Amino acid sequence: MNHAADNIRILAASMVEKAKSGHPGGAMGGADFINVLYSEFLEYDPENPSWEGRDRFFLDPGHMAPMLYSELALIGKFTMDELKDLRQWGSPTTGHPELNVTRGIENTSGPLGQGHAYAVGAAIAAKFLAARTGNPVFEKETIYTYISDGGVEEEISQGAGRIAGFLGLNNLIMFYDSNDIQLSTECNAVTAENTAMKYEAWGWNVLEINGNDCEEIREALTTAKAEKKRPTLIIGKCIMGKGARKEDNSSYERNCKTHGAPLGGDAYKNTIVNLGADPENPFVIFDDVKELYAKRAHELKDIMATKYAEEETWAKSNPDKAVKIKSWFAGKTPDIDWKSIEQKEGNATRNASATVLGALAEQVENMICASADLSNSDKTDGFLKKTHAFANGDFSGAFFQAGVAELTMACCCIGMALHGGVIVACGTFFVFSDYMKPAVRMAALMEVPVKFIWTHDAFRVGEDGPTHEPVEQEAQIRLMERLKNHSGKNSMLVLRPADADETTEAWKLAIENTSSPTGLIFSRQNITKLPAGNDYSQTAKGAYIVAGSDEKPDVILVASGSEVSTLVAGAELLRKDGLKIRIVSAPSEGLFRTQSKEYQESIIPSGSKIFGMTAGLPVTLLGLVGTNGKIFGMESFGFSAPYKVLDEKLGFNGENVYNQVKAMF
Ligand SMILES: Cc1ncc(C[n+]2csc(CCOP(=O)(O)OP(=O)(O)O)c2C)c(N)n1
Ligand SMILES: [Mg+2]
Repeated sequence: MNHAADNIRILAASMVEKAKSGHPGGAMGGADFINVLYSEFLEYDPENPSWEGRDRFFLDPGHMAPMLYSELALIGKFTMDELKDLRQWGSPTTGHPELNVTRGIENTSGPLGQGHAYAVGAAIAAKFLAARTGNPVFEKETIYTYISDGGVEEEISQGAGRIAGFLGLNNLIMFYDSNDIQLSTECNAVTAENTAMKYEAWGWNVLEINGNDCEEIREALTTAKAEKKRPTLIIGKCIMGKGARKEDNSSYERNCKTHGAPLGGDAYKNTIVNLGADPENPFVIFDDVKELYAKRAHELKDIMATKYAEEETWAKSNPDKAVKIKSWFAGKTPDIDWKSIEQKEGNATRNASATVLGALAEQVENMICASADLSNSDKTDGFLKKTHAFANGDFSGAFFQAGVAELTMACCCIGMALHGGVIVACGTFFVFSDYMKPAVRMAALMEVPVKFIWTHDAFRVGEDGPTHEPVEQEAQIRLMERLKNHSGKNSMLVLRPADADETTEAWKLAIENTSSPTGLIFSRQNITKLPAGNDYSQTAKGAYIVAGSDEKPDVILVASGSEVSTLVAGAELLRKDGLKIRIVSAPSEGLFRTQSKEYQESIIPSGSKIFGMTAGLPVTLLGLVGTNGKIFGMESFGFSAPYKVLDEKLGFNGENVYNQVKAMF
């Protein structure tokens, strides 16, 4: 076993040396744990890597990529040539690991703290699927995660630790690579916390071991797997840069410098010799290590045969559920009776969203909805009323009360989606999307279809004042619509519907979007229904002409959300002056830009006179209105007052639309 761990250390150090860039120290310290995990504990089918009941391993410190790639090379997922190609253009051994289940990578990692929160989410998803389906494989699944000092220091660990302990996620085992060293200092320069006591206080089972001792790791993992009620934290005291030597062949262990740079020159050579390999030919898997992993591959065949047999026995007596599980994991769009969803005219779009969520709770068996302590305000309670929240030892419900922890909630939801088999949505106030942005970005990069519900979309939050009134948030989040993912598609879909019926359409698009995250932005206040005869199915085009618009318009008015109905009010006044008006509702500019050029031209012809109104920054509409048009938006933070007063004071009424547009002629 020690030889195998040394093999990982040799490969990790050599990859970084060859790339002239990367992080050898942490990887060398963590090698013993990952070796024990993969050679003795992790249960999966090498032939069928996406099998739904597999154990999963979520890496938190993405900088320890060389450790993961080296281990995955030992199990045959990467070749020596690919290891030699670390961090190079087109190589699968990217600087930080990127989601690739076929290759054994369960999550993209890099922003410290997020990875282990995904694991918490995956553990929740496994519990939920076990409760919902009764398929025994979900009950037996173990979610492993690996965290380092940086991840423990990140604030998100507070939320992830609290939730895992609170929910009693005994299917979660977290290894903490406690090497007392971080990027720029030793850990004792920034913290004196008792991490074991902290996790114990959250209800975790905490074990403290020598993280470089194979026997102790094995014993800890065995104990953790036997735990019935609590998640387990294994604090492994590891040696940063284990086995590393300096130029003069003295110890290079426990040294910050090995965190993020190649060992370099003679230090590298001395290290490789010290670890028992040839510096001229280091990319080798030792014969005994090959044997060890061949033995494991053989064991996995037996392990999997048992699991498959168990699943098959269950499937025989639960054929319908077995078919459903397959379609859930294939990410199929669920059948929903959208036509039967009736919206109340003039309702706030957050309430309209609650109506949809109520239908989804009833019709989508594998959906989980979450809120960060705002369910009665963000109206995810439309879902909650039809189910109940997860509790310690009880995952028969489908609602995840995350507590006040937006980033944690977002990452847990991403983790659920990464686990697969579930459709996930989470809600909070739009202004607090700021607290979630790092997770939204990762969801976009990983192409994970989490639905983000953001309510209280503008200054019309009113009395709560500027702290609670989003202004720049819509422009910010819409930048993600412009950013392409690696599949060449918009990395995110962002929809801000104009009334209750458009909200149903927006939700439909969100559910049908299975290849990127969706942001749904809803109003707090009631919104007047769009003119009679409006063709709501046009929402799917991203921008469309609202019913009642005139032929050959003198001016085109563009907005999203509740500003569309303000434009409608303004248009009535303008028409009295003989002007012909077109009103365009643009719930998603990103979606609009994916339509044909002809369609785009037919809605907003270039060269026409365009006026846009937004409760966000004017730049929110710049892409649609262009620099020759005029945009009326918020130029400052909002203010504290009843929203109707704010509408008047800030100019969000039909009268001001009239004045602004008249000034263009
Ligand atoms: C959110 C976030 N902030 C900062 C960084 C940059 N960074 C990468 S690793 C690291 C700290 C490394 O310490 P540790 O996690 O203990 O890893 P080790 O040095 O032991 O390998 C930092 C600050 C990051 N990757 N993510
Ligand atoms: Mg460290």
